[in-house]
Amino acid sequence: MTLPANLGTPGLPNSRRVPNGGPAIAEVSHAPVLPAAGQSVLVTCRLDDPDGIGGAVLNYRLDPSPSFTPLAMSDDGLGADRAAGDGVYSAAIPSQPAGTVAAFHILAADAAAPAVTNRFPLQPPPAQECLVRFGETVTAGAFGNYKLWLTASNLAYWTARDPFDDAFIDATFVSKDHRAIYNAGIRYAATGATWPPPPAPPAPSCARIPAAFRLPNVSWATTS
Ligand SMILES: [Ca+2]
Ligand SMILES: [Ca+2]
Repeated sequence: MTLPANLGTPGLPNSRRVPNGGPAIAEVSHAPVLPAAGQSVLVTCRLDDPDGIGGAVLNYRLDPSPSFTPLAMSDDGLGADRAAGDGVYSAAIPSQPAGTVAAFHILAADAAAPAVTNRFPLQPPPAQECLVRFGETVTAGAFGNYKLWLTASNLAYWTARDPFDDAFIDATFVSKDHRAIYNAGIRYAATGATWPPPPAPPAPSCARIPAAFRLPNVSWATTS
């Protein structure tokens, strides 16, 4: 085997190195997972940065409105935040009528000068958003209980596009009333061999779940 003369850059900085990275945003969640009509939603995340946290904002909109409302996220143990200084930042989306879909993302800046800001989800809206729908309930019975929430624009896009299109569409996947997985993907699983596909959304046949999550007994979901 012929070895290249240059086998890399041992001892040198990685090519993706940046002088200062923004805060790590982890454990993003909302509670309750299925808010009732008229119930506010607590959004929390864990933030960490060696420079400290300069500030965090929860931006939410009521779909399909494109206008975001900013809410300061705090770790002061006051208001929506349950414990001061634990690294978990909180803000509450106000209560909404049944059927309302709120879409949100988080921006967090470190305390360096100049500050560096990170976002969750990674891609800016409308490519990726976290969703929560008010007034949902769990259907009684022995079967698994799953929900897929899409924005109105993504649902319209999914309905109109070529059903053979295999690109995943951003969605929030909910397991019963205890787990919401943001930025799952949804598409038809149809191929030329399985044509025709299901008649219309919402009749998903294939979902993509981020690999960090595990869902037992869900045969139509893949990981990525
Ligand atoms: Ca930093
Ligand atoms: Ca806290």
